[in-house]
Amino acid sequence: MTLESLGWSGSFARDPLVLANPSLSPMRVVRQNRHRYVVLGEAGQRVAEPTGNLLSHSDGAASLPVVGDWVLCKVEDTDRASIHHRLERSGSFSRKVAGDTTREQVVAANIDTILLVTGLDGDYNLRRIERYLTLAWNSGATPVVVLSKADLVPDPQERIDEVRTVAYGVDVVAVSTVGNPGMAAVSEYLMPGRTIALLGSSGVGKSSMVNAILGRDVLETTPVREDDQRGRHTTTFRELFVAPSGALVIDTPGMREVQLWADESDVQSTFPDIEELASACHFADCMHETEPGCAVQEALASGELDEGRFNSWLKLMREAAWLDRRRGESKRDQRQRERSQSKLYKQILNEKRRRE
Ligand SMILES: Nc1nc2c(ncn2[C@@H]2O[C@H](COP(=O)(O)OP(=O)(O)O)[C@@H](O)[C@H]2O)c(=O)[nH]1
Ligand SMILES: [Mg+2]
Ligand SMILES: [Zn+2]
Repeated sequence: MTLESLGWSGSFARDPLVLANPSLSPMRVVRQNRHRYVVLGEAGQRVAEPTGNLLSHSDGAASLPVVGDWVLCKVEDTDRASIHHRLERSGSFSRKVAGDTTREQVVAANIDTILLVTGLDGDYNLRRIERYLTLAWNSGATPVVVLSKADLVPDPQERIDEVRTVAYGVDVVAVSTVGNPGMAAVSEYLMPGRTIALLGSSGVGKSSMVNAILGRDVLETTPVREDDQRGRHTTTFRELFVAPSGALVIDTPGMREVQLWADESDVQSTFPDIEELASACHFADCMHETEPGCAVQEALASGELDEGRFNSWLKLMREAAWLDRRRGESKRDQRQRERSQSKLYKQILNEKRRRE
């Protein structure tokens, strides 16, 4: 296995940590289960644990290695390795930890393409696609909207055309793992050494797609429950698989409720049509409510802009702004804590010096 076939590239090779640690081996995290990892590199596969030093120097859980990360390892023997450093990420896909916190949960790192999977059954929802797109823009990966279970609708093309009206500059394809049109539409994203992550609510067919891509049943799939059309959560840990095409495929656990981890610029990337309208408003700081000369309200009145899409934009903007404010606050709290700690530290040092 070469590093290139695992997605290694020049930007990782130039990481100062790589240059400073020639005796450590670059390996890729292919499986994670709390602090237990499986890493893969030129030496093959190893079970790995982070060193105490890495754990204590990590500033928060978001900086610990996740699936897709490149790490520098000491290969201990034919089974085990220890993880000494995590290399700078080219990007990562994150969501907000559920509940009223501002903690970030990194789901997977160094992804080239995110397949945003939406089922053409009861899961189909344009507003959810906009939300997923906003999350995806934050990850640095190129999003592709994949409409799954295309065998269940008479004309998937109709749905593809509809989704294109909300997914600007993004490929939209339809697939099925059991019937027509098959999986051909995603094959162009499965290039050797490219990292692909599947993302979407549970029950949309992600694990079935991974199995179809790998050509063998490595993941368990679950029948959708009758009552709410959702599958149960079966994927408990994340794993990166090497596909026969040479692509690197990551399945992610389904998310019942997608918590946004994005900023306003990601919302803007998802809604370039509204951004363009807003730039024509009379007031530069127009809130698009009751101001005179509001191009957004005019577009809503004329039907040029869909009300559902406008509300979706408003909601995501508010969420992003809220998150931004809260993140600013927690950063300020942290700086304050650090300052008072260093003051305390200086006091202790001074007292010590006085006593000596
Ligand atoms: N009709 C149809 N059902 C599918 C397709 N792909 C998956 N399913 C079914 O959808 C359910 C959930 O699939 P699964 O792969 O576990 O979804 P995941 O939760 O997103 O990983 C299972 O019952 C699958 O058999 C498809 O292309 N067409
Ligand atoms: Mg699954
Ligand atoms: Zn306006």
